[in-house]
Amino acid sequence: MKEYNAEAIRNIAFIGHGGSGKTTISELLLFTGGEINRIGKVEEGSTISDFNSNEIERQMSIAASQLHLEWNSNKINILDTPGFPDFIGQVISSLHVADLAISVIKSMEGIEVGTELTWEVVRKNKLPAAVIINKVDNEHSKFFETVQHAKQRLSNDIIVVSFPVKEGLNFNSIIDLIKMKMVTYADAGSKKVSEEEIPGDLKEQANKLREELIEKIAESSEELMNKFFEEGALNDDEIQKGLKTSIVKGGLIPAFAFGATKGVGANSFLDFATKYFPAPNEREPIEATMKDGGAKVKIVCDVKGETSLLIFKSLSEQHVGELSIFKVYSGSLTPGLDLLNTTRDKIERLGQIFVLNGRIRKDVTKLNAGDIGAVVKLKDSHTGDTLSSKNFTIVLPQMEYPEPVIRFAVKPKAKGDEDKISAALHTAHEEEPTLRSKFDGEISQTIVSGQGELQLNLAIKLLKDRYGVEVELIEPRIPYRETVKGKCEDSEYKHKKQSGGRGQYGHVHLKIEPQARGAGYEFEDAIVGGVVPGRFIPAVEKGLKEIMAKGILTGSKVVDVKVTLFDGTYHAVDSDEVSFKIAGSMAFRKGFMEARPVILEPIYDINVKIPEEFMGDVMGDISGRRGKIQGMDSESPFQIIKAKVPLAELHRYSTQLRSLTSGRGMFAMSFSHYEEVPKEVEGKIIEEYQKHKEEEAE
Ligand SMILES: Nc1nc2c(ncn2[C@@H]2O[C@H](COP(=O)(O)OP(=O)(O)OP(=O)(O)O)[C@@H](O)[C@H]2O)c(=O)[nH]1
Ligand SMILES: [Mg+2]
Repeated sequence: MKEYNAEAIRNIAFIGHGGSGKTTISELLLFTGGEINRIGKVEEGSTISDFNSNEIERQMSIAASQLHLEWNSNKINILDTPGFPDFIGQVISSLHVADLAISVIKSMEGIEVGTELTWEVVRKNKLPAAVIINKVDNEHSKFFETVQHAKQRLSNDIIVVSFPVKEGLNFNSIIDLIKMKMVTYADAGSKKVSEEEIPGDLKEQANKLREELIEKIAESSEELMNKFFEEGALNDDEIQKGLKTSIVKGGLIPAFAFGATKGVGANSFLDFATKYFPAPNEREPIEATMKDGGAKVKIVCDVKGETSLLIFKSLSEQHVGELSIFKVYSGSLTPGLDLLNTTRDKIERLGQIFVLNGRIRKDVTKLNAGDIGAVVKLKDSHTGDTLSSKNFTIVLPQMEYPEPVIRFAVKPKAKGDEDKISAALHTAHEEEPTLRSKFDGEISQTIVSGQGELQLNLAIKLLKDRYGVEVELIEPRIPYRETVKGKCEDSEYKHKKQSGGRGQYGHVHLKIEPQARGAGYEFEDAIVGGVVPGRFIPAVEKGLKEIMAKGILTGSKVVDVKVTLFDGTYHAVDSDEVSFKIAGSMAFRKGFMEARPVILEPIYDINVKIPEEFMGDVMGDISGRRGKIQGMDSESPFQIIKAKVPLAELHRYSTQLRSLTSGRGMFAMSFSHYEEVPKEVEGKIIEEYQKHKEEEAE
């Protein structure tokens, strides 16, 4: 494998709606670049990119793949991301290291949900971009209409650089507006491409579109703009430099015509990519943070600098092994190099260094700044970690993943698998960072959460296939809480047992009263004259704490109460700590029930973003979930609804929202506060708790 310097590297990521053709285009490009000698098909499970068993079974991408090819002596690294929304984390990781994003759009459907969702990430990262209008060979293809929609919905900076000669079933030629040639592709797999003069009937259209392109290029700088207005034209050199500069700045987004299954568009695209897409060292240097002191440093993508790399992905796959996949931001790497994991303060020695084509890995002897590669999984390093030269202790910017929108509890089918499950879910998180898991002590359940039900179901399948543990996903328990609204001035309990020998005796009077929400539990010792001897008072309190942790109505912990121990009696021989503990807890139970007990439930803030036309349905659904609308905002063409909704009503909300809005709705949720459960709901909760207790007892 050759060595490539930053100026000869292009890191591009394909993004877009599911099924738009990202994987098929990647396959075609690998073939065109000579990496493979046969074009695989998604439907046959034979592509380089969709190599894992779930991808083959479902005929869709699930994890982002790393691929590469050589073209015009440049190395093009491709990140092929999944379009299904559950896997948005893969798009986020890939766009974190890519130098240009390419949104793949179907020429008949146009802008779809996945196009918009993934474009948001491009916008957020301020990443240079391009657009491929694919499936131009479809009989309903509408190339120019789709470009127009993309301009309206994604960015007005989109501009055509190649267009179809004849779209539809016979599509095989494009007009390349850079070369000003007609490029005709023979059958896919033949690699036969011919360039000819633009036919007479298309000349006018080609000239007009090229004029638009040049005008757009001229916008990139004042100098070019002035020249363009004075002379009405730019020379070739100005066009080429201006085109590159404006793409790098994100001010020009080239749009290409493609027919991936027919092999149309690949060569022109690759020529364009090597000439005009940014090399990693042409982007603005990123800002890292010094480990000591936190000062910011600019990381220049230079092979001569100190080494730094970011692990943006981990892979663990049969026949591939466990790999840490990274981008080198500065310096270079050779096998055997010692680097410091600055995130965890651990020295790691790199083993063999690889570059990947899906599951195929090739050894390399050196990898330079700007490139993407992999090593056998490092012992103490994880997705998101920075590794750097020992005397260059920096932390590179991290990926930012969205909060989970769906959560389930994991119920093992067999007892005793808990440790295995937690280890396996931990590994799954490394590969799919938006998939999270944690044991929630308050409800005694392991909770998995993520971006959608498919993602969680695949995690469960992984547990079974790879670790042999079977689990079920069930609705998580709700961490209810209990408290009182009224007072009980005197709750008395006398614990007395006489059964020959030494007996048991403990006797207390408690006062129970509510505290402000969030104030917690308070205990006051108001015993005078030693009627309950000091040495038994901690035992009383222990009894209180135990019963409050267990709860009384629903098995949820009791909060925000004040308990005053103000009277009692003791027996010189029979009293002991256990007796006072029992007396304390029984007196509390009795007094609690007399002090108007209530159940509190967690309320979440939800922020729902939907296209305007779904307002009615979504608002209706929120009130059906006992939600209270807090406000609305308009971000045309979207509406944002803010509401407070009980957690108990939010189970599978993301799935419901997707189905209410044809997949276009998004939402985020975060804990707000605890609130009293309405009476009609309270009865149901208590009933369910009793049922659950009986089941447990069986
Ligand atoms: N007619 C036609 N079909 C295409 C073209 N490109 C892809 N397809 C087909 O469209 C389907 C989806 O293609 P993929 O390459 O899997 O799409 P993707 O964007 O990778 O999809 P996800 O990974 O699910 O996001 C497959 O059946 C392809 O054969 C094209 O240019 N023309
Ligand atoms: Mg794919």
